[in-house]
Amino acid sequence: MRVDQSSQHPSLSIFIRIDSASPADVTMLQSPVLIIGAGTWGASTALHLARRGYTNVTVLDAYQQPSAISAGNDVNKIVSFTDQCKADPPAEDDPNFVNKTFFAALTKGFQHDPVFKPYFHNVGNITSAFSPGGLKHIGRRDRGSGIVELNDTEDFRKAFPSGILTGPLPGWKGYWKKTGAGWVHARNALVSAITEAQRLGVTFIGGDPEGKVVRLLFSSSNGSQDVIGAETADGKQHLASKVILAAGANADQFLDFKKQLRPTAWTLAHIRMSPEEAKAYRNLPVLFNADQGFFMEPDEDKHELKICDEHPGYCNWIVSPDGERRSVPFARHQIPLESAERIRGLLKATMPQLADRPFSFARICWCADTVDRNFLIDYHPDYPSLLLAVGASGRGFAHIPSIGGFIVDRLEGKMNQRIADAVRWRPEQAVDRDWDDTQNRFGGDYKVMDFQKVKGWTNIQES
Ligand code: FAD
Ligand code: FSA
Repeated sequence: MRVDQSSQHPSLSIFIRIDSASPADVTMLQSPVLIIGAGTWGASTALHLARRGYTNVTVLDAYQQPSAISAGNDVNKIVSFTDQCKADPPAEDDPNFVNKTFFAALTKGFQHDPVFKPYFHNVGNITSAFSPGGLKHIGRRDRGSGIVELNDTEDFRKAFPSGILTGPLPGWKGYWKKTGAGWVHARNALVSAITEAQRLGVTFIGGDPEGKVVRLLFSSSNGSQDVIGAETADGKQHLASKVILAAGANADQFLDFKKQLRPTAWTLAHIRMSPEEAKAYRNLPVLFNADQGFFMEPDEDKHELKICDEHPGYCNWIVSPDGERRSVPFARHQIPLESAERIRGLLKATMPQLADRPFSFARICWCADTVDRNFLIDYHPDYPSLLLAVGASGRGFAHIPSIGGFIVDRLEGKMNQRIADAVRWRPEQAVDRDWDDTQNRFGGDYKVMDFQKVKGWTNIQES
């Protein structure tokens, strides 16, 4: 099998030729691969497998595509390219090699891959904060050419069309990356990846019971164990040579992750605007505040403005009989009332003209944080055919064009060693895990919150 020579890194390649595949490669390409989860990372992985010539790939998801609970099923997500929008991989000796490689790959994907390019909006991104910790975190250092410092309310207002940022933005400071940053229409990009993977032959089975995985299937012989497939809620056993677990926050329920994953949720709401308003609010830069939340322009189809309040996240703590607690995800298309208040607080600070509008939609949205918030892409040490593709740590959507390539690199044993080290199975980091660690996030009460303690929820009737 030959990788397209125009690519310096296998993960960055789009077109693969299988005409020259060896018999061993052909066997590998034809052997069944099962992906659990058709969310952001599962869809990206399916696409990259198909592009590399794999002909027997099945993706199982508990929901019809696009999954209603996928963290990626959303009107928009923030994306930022590498400095100077460079898509070439960094030098091997670059101290920030791993991060830069991931970002070079996503930059290339959104710039050139026809599956993703149409959904990226290069409107710029303002990163801001007002607390001492938040300001330190966003690091308003010199970020190269094209980055503008915003030091007071007037600076922020000038970055927007007039009449939009009418709020006081008290104490806000930030920087404005004018290009190579913006947002992606997340749901459309996710559907685009799934559609292209299907066109290339991948089978998607979505819905409960056919696609809902209830357990992994294990084999054991001569003292060695392995994972050989998964069983769905209809009782069907899906056998495979390789199983890729990409079930996001729900991955934790299939396997003992030794505390490496903490399912954590964030909150979002929509406001429906009129077509005229949506037009007036078009092409806004993304406005992210590490202490209070973020928004970008309303979506074109339904004219809905999505607003997220920023905070260290909610867990859903369930205490087991041995006294250990575990955060267990659940789906809800409502948000805690306290979160709704915070969202209105963000609007009061920025666009008070919208602060009292009814919400047309809201949901909680789950991710899984690792201890160091690096991804976890590795074979399980005890099950040689089980590849884990998890731990997106609340920042994994931007990688949709390219993360699947890295996951397939790992599957094929050709991931760059420095990347493999960073994303390895690493339970040693989680031995004494502080479940309440804010993991470098700010906002809210500057504490991880507990859904069990929430007093009330919104009651939004979706239209
Ligand atoms: P998911 O996309 O959640 O996919 C998991 C899939 O597994 C789902 O489709 C689900 O249906 C399926 N599944 C679950 N249980 C089962 C089962 N039993 N059987 C079969 N399938 C199952 N990232 C960014 O880069 N930029 C942003 O601006 C950004 N904003 C965010 C805002 C919010 C509010 C949240 C919550 C996250 C945000 N993220 C952002 C993070 C990003 O969305 C996630 O990191 C990414 O989508 C995770 O992808 P995933 O494939 O691991 O999980
Ligand atoms: O710049 C970004 O990639 C923002 S990710 C958006 C977000 O809501 C976070 O702000 C939050 O802390 C969590 O990681 C979920 O995603």
